[in-house]
Amino acid sequence: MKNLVTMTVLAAAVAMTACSKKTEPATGSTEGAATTATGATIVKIGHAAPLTGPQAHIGKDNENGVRMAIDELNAKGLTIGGKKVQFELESEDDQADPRVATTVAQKFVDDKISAMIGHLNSGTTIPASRIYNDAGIVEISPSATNPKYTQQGYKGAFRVMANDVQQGKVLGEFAVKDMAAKKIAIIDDRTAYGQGLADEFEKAAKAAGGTIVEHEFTNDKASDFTAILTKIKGANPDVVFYGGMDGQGAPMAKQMQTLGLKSQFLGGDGIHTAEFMKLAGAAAEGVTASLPGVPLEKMPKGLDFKQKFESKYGVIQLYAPYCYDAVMVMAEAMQRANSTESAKYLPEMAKTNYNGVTANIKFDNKGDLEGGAITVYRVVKGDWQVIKTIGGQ
Ligand code: ABU
Repeated sequence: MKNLVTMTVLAAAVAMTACSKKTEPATGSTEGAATTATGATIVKIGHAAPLTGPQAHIGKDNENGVRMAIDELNAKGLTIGGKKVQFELESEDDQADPRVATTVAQKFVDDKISAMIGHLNSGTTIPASRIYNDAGIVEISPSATNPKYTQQGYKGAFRVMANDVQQGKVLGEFAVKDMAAKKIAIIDDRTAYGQGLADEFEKAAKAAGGTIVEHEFTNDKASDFTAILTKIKGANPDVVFYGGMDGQGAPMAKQMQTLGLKSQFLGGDGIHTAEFMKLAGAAAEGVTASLPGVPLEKMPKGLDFKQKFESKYGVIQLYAPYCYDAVMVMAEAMQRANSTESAKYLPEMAKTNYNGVTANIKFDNKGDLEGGAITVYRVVKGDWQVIKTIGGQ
């Protein structure tokens, strides 16, 4: 037994050193799983997101997307590996905090989850992914868009939306070419997402001929941006780009208006929420933001999903459809492999060709979505209206 423990620790240490190529995970075994009163094997699915704090509305939206998929799968009564299975959601609040996220990840490993959907944020997903990889657990991110997540070489790491290299490029080019921006100011929240997206945006905007007149920083808890916006006002930019979430983006848009800063306001998926409209009020009008994927309304199953989801949980905030697809992709791979064990269904994950609510989902050799689209939206009369979609299958 002691030798086994030593070997496990050694194997984990070897896996932890991997950083540049896809590494084989451990088995992710769920042997000895509990059963329900009717004899179905319980298959635990982990989910983590900020369920409290300023991103709780997005975290709950993610959780509900996962829950809806699990409820639908359970209603079908799947048999996998000759046994009836019942999926069980284990959802944890990681508070969008990287340290809390790693504690949550270890708890999921100890609980022997069969798959991980999450985390919501790049800043939590990246450190937690090492723990899932070491334990051999398949992880599918529905929303973390920093490219590093799938660049670590973890064979079990997948993502069902385009990443921020793609999103930053589209936004940088859109600012210069479509918004006619010559002078651009950038603010980011210094998170893995906000900083990463702002840096990709900056590269693309410069390459398209734009000039960055300011690059200011805030954090994901801030609410007063008067000092940095006053400085930016002095540079008179055509566009202010924000890399961060709606909890900061909405008061920022309001404070721009209060200060008489007339620049157009542009952001990424982090501000593309229903909540942004509520928080920003009249200042939301005219704000532009991107979201990976084609508009839900353009997808064959999109409107049906929207109607079913919204009748159960209220308006879609942001990533619920991606969470739903992530669960369905996982369940399909399990059925093809005839196993709920990560080590056995992982090879089938890589072969995914799933006609989802958000995209036809196939993965490249890193685990990223192949051919992901990016759509740019603008708030018109209190609603996110499609401006254009770039890329996609
Ligand atoms: N994709 C933006 C929000 C989540 C994240 O990547 O941090």
